[in-house]
Amino acid sequence: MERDAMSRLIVISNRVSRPGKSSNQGGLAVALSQALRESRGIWVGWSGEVTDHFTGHIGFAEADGVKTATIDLEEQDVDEYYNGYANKTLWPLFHFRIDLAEYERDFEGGYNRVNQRFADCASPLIEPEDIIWVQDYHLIPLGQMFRDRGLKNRMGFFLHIPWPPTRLLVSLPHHTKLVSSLFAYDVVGFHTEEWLESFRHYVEKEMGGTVKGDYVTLGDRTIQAIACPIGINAQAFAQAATSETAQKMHRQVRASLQDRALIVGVDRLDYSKGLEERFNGYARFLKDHPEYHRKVVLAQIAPPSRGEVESYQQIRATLDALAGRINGQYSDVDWTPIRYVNQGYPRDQLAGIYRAARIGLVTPLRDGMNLVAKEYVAAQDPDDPGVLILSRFAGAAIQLKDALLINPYSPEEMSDAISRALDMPLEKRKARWRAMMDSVETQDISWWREAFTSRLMAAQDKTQLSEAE
Ligand code: ADQ
Repeated sequence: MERDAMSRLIVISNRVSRPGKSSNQGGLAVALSQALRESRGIWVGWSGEVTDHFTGHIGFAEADGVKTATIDLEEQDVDEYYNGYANKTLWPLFHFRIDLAEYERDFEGGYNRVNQRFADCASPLIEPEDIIWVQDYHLIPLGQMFRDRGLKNRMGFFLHIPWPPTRLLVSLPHHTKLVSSLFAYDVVGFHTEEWLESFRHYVEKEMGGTVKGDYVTLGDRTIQAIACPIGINAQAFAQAATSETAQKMHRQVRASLQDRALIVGVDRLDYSKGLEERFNGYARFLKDHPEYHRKVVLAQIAPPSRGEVESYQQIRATLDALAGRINGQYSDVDWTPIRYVNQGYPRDQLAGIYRAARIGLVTPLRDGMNLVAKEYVAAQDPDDPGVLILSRFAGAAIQLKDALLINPYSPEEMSDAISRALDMPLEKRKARWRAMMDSVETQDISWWREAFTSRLMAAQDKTQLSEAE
């Protein structure tokens, strides 16, 4: 943020992570907090609280030098905007699951109403020199609503999830309106070229827009659309993996395994993460490789999320049954092949679990990026690193080419990759790990933030240039 000393950064996201609260803070929260602190900016979002009647009252707080401004929403807002349009409509559609997507007029109405509420509450806080950075699919039309209120600031938007192929996106009622609203921003970011390509394709084929390098034009608006892969705080994560807490966890896990190899999966309980396919792939491995019985354990850590949405209740029930069935079929009195855990762990403990695992099994069916894959790499012991098995459908697969890349829909590929990883000699593991770690360290979370915000700051320079011409 050094380049533009006058500009404050205003970050707007669905939820605000309260700064300084815990060591559990995600990398995104840490990275954004740093930029907010340095620029004396504000983080704006929903408090997570529900109120009887929306008042527009803004709760201000400051911790660790980071200012936050939050609003409470009504129950109907949460139902229609958050559980509804965001998580029952856009999330499944953008993860290629139109079979799960629900298209309800009320959801769309609620989504627009809440975005208007965000715009009403946030716009008085914004000064002309501020840079605005809107995060994710909950708030796509917010930029347009700011422009409608006369804001001329530099505005960026980052999408943390995939952008779906045009043929799927056109199944959404009023898709053109939603996509047009992105042209209110100056810079729109995606994790990978693939998501960016799909966006450009839609704009060209469905809207008659034009693409020239990073510039995408629709009518009289030209924006920059870029691929900018998010990273983790690699250094901090590697350090966390050797912290006392992590070491304690590591010892505890290893002791419980009695020399068995640990395979670890860590995901929010979400159908996009391919957990059912993962369990089936592991079951296939147990079937194909009886020589490994009693010698491996899969620990799947999956804290429930979005429990109010039916498809999440369903995937939970499916996994409960599947884990039970596989364990019933293969367990012995002193060996259980799957440890299925529905809780979250603090970052240091999680790092210790990653480090104790010979294999990190990350098999989403579709994922914008996937930070777990990067965290697993960062947590490894350089002298004896584990092997990452990664779905080719995660954004992270573009960067982590030295993982064992698999098609998560194929139980055979998963089974083969597990046995290959278990048999991999130390030198090969080290070489693959080194290459992955280089990428995780180079394109870390600060790199991501700088890459995006520097584009955004330069955006106005260009406008000024063309005005001067
Ligand atoms: P998510 O879908 O939540 O993020 P991911 O990128 O893997 O997916 O991030 C999950 C985070 O939650 C990781 O930092 C992980 O450590 C943590 N987590 C998961 N299970 C946990 C557990 N049991 N205990 C503690 N922590 C746990 C969305 C997109 C992704 C994109 C990110 C960031 O879906 O594709 O990578 O945003 O842009």
